[in-house]
Amino acid sequence: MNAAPLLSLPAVEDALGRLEPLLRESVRSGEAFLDDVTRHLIDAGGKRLRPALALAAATAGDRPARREDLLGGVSVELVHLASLYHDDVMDEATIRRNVETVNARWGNLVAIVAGDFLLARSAEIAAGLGTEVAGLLAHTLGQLCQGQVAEVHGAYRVERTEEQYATAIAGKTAALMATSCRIGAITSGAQRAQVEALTAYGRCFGMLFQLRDDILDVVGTESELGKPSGQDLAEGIYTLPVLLALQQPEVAEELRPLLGQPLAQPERDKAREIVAASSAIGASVRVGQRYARQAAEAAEALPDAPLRRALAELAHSTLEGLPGGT
Ligand code: GRG
Repeated sequence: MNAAPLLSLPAVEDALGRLEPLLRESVRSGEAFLDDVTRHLIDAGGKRLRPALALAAATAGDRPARREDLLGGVSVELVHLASLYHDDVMDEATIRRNVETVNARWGNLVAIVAGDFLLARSAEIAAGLGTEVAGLLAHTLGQLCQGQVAEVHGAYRVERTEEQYATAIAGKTAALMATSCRIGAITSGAQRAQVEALTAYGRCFGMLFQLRDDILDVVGTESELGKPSGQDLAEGIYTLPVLLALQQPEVAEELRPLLGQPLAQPERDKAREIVAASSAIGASVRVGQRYARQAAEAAEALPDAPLRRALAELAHSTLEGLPGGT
């Protein structure tokens, strides 16, 4: 999955190139050690999906991005980066963006405080973009935390409902995607109807994006994912494919006894294979297709045809390569 449909919009590709130096500049502290830590994941790459959404929304694909639009993109990428720093501490992750995580290299304390520093810089930039953007970003940060807490609180609970799953991913992933689109619309002074349409698109796309990630955790291989597969299962995060598999009595009979506790490698592989072989994968992909259609429908309200098309293509291509996702 990449942001190719957005990059095909000339103004977005150009703006993302101009965003990179601003992103690096935004985290400069003058302290060599802190600068190493905060640039670690920026230098490692990443898709820059959230800034790409903000810049697509701001430029409608063909207007040059202005400084405010670029700073909007920087502010959302910084929140995303901070969440990765903190998430990797919580998960005791060792690899992110194909490099060693910050916590693995410098320890948890440094990772947490450096994440806080990224958030502080994001807040400073957002404040410069006006009270609406600053308030929106602060609200979104709260949603990320709520989504994450909901997920942690629901860990190892086989009785987790589909609704609880949707609430958690709406907070931890979709909220920032929605806000990325909304900030782009706001900094470019878009009409209110467009601001709302872009926000709705970002939210549906974010749900779809996280669901794809969750399906891949079950059906993907380690080399495709760049991390071990079955990690959610092992950590007790029962995502939609697992919840749907548990609804099938003959699958549940085999799967349920494995769940509710941390899993060692053989049990984790077994649980993953049971879910992967079940019809829950196809059913999850169909839920994803519904989010993709909702995202494309939201984009239909936009007046600029190239942006409308690129956003629809991004949504529809997100499930490509998954079983039944074409
Ligand atoms: C400190 C902001 C902050 C939040 C605290 C830790 C936490 C609460 C929330 C975690 C949210 C989280 C990590 C959600 C997962 C989001 C996600 C799908 C990440 C992967 O996004 P990609 O694929 O990553 O866009 P790249 O590396 O390409 O940018």
